[in-house]
Amino acid sequence: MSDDLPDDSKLTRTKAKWAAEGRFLTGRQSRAEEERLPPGQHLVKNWPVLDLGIEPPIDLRAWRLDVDGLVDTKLRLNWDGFNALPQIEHTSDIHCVTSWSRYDNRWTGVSTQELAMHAGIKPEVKFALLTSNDGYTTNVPLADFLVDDALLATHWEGEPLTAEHGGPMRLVIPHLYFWKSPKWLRRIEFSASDQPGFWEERGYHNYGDPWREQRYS
Ligand SMILES: Nc1nc2c(c(=O)[nH]1)N[C@H]1C(S)=C(S)[C@@H](COP(=O)(O)O)O[C@H]1N2
Ligand SMILES: [Mo]
Repeated sequence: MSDDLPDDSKLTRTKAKWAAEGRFLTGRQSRAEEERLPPGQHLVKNWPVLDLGIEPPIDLRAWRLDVDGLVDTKLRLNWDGFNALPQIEHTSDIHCVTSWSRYDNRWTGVSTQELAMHAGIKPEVKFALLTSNDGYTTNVPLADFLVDDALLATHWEGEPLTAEHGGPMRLVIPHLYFWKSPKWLRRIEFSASDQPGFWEERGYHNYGDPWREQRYS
């Protein structure tokens, strides 16, 4: 510390005393920290399994991912081709509409931006329509599909994603309720028009922002 700072002024000494006493600390979390947990959610440490009850078997030789619709180049990737794409890692929180949230999930996989770049998305695209191997479907606006921390995840906490959680590959879009993150992803169709998916047709919100509690429509 520089000598000419008023280190021993009355105000400085008072402030130093307050700091030592923890004066003005409410014990509350900062606003940013409060908002990490969306309204109506509670934290869990475990990781619940939720799906339609049809767990497709993992056969990596038969695995395919189709990327089609309004793209310059349709992609039909096999497991090796998919894994040859650059990998990224992101740590994010899960918010399920059934009210549990789970913090700090470390995902590894291919970024949605990377995949979109390879296919080349036409200017008129507004939505990504997603279909999974169990027949599950869901829809997200293109901008949400392409956020920085959205990825086609093959690993969770450094381990291959288990079948019950969507292995060998699931989409993760952390800022929307988890039903917008399809497990066992099979097809991505880029479309100019929206098309509600499985839960969206059954009363769930079309967008699903946890912070605005967009659970049901
Ligand atoms: N293919 C597929 N993906 C799915 C579902 C599903 O039934 N099938 N359920 C969704 C719902 S409602 C939730 S909450 C999460 C649950 O993911 P988890 O089982 O890994 O926790 O997956 C989502 N993705
Ligand atoms: Mo869910």
